[in-house]
Amino acid sequence: MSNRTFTMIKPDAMKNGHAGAIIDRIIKEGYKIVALKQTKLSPEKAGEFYAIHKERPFYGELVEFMSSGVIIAAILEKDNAVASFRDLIGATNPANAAEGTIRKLYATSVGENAVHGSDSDENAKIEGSFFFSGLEQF
Ligand code: 3AN
Repeated sequence: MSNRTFTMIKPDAMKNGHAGAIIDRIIKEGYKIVALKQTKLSPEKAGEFYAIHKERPFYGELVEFMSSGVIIAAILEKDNAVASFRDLIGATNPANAAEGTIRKLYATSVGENAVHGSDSDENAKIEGSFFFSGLEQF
């Protein structure tokens, strides 16, 4: 079990003005911010990040959405980070997300679901190093 996960605040939550509330919640839930930046993915970079979903029917829509506006990318640290952060963000579809979770509070649809959270320790490492060099992680 690793103590790090990777998150993005997606373009919908950025445009809707929820970034501050989401970061505040993450800190209040006890996560340490190891790295954080605002950036914008090109369609090519978004396609690379989500290459694992290439065969899924929503891949094109996902790449278009994730490159449609600025995002915030961050590496977070806490005991059992991957699983605990998945609990904090809630189900992929906000309609199924538990009360009080970030997606229940801020997501609009299954496609535009406010935040990303890594689904395994291995992916947390890959995703974190997609955005941050070792010199940017503290
Ligand atoms: P999660 O982000 O909860 O791990 P995944 O890995 O199944 O969910 O999907 C990755 C991303 O793809 C989701 N965060 C969402 O933005 C998008 N996505 C998943 N399912 C759909 C769908 N049915 N329609 C459109 N986009 C979807």
